[in-house]
Amino acid sequence: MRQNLKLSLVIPCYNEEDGVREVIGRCPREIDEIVVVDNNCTDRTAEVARALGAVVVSERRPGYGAAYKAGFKAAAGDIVVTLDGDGTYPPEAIPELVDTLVARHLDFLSACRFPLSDPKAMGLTNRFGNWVLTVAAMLLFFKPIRDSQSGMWVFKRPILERLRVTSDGMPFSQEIKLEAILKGFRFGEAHIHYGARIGEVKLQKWRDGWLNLSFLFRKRLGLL
Ligand SMILES: Nc1nc2c(ncn2[C@@H]2O[C@H](COP(=O)(O)OP(=O)(O)OP(=O)(O)O)[C@@H](O)[C@H]2O)c(=O)[nH]1
Ligand SMILES: [Mg+2]
Repeated sequence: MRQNLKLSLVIPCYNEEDGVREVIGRCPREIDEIVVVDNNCTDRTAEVARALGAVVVSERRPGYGAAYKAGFKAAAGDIVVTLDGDGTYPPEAIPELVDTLVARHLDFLSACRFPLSDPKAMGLTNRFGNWVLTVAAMLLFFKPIRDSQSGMWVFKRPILERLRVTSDGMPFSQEIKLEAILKGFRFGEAHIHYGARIGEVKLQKWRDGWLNLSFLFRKRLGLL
């Protein structure tokens, strides 16, 4: 509990047994419930998560967005918090982010990685890709946003009912933020530390970057 609000943390995982061990181990005691989504893992992610007290949900439909949709159904808190199972986003920052959400009267707070506090945490092509995608989102939707691809969010769970999120893949991250903004929810960003990844890279940067960009245009044109 924080600010008298029950906190659910949802972590999508595709083969993150080392990362998820570290992430759960670093979780502050304010978190009431941890939901780990096992998205076709072939390693010991599910066993590790269960042994550390998380609820494990299995989702067979592949993809980051599909994993989140399954995880959100299992979350029961007043506030939903998300991050990757790879140790890049800081679980320690969750209580302060919840305080920021409440103090700024926001419905959706997205943790912003830029400017990077550890430049070694993200390669140059990924930085460029993030920049292109965020600028494209700003230009297409006329909304100020600094990190459209951040995977760490803190939001009021009831708003989920009103968000029409369609993507099963990586575009889910920008889609949920844009939906929150376009539906008129109070949206804000707060800076966090972003660290180096634990475990193998799963992102196919060129393919996923292109899918994200074409998704933005299709959403803008109302084709989704
Ligand atoms: N790429 C990918 N990630 C998935 C999938 N299902 C669940 N995930 C998890 O979603 C989270 C985000 O994926 P990442 O591969 O870390 O994507 P990213 O953060 O953009 O890329 P990195 O810089 O390599 O961390 C991780 O915890 C993954 O394990 C999937 O089908 N594909
Ligand atoms: Mg990641």
